[in-house]
Amino acid sequence: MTTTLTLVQGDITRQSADAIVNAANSSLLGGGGVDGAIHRRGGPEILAACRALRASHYGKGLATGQAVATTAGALDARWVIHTVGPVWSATEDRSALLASCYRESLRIADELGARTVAFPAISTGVYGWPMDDGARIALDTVRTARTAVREVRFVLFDDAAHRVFEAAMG
Ligand code: AR6
Repeated sequence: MTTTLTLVQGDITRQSADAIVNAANSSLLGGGGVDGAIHRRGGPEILAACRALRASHYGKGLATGQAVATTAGALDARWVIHTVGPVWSATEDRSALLASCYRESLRIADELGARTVAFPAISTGVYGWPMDDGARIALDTVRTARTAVREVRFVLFDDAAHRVFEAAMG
């Protein structure tokens, strides 16, 4: 089965997809950036589901590189897949953790039966990952993943990020 990779510029909360991936933090209780936007537009159902997950499974938080799904609330999607990206480090190579975010999100998508998945550029905002390296890791990981997802759509927030992904796509 082939997975089609597409790049679009825009706000991920405006996308229609089976699953929308959130660049969350380990608390799962919201934050700024894409996380804040997803909770704002998706409504309180998502936070309620995150709180329930914290209570049932992730009392110490979701580990970096892992992913977990909730309802998508009012978003035009069936699920939000929350994943925790690594904070960029100039002294330590954390790329395996960033790759894990994409791989684990796709694994959860497969468990759910999602066929279209929209990703933001994980860790490239508040967490400081350089966009070109983040794009390369995202594209390499998705290209080599074994998944039944038919379309992986990267939703880049601004024109600069979109151009970087286009260049990395080759
Ligand atoms: N749609 C698509 N992309 C977006 C949107 C949007 N609505 N908003 C921002 N981006 P960030 P991180 C881009 O900071 O670096 C949160 O507080 C943004 O331009 O959202 O993984 C969490 O709670 C950037 O390219 O996530 C964590 O604490 C990319 O999405 C922390 O930030 C990721 O930026 C996670 O940091």
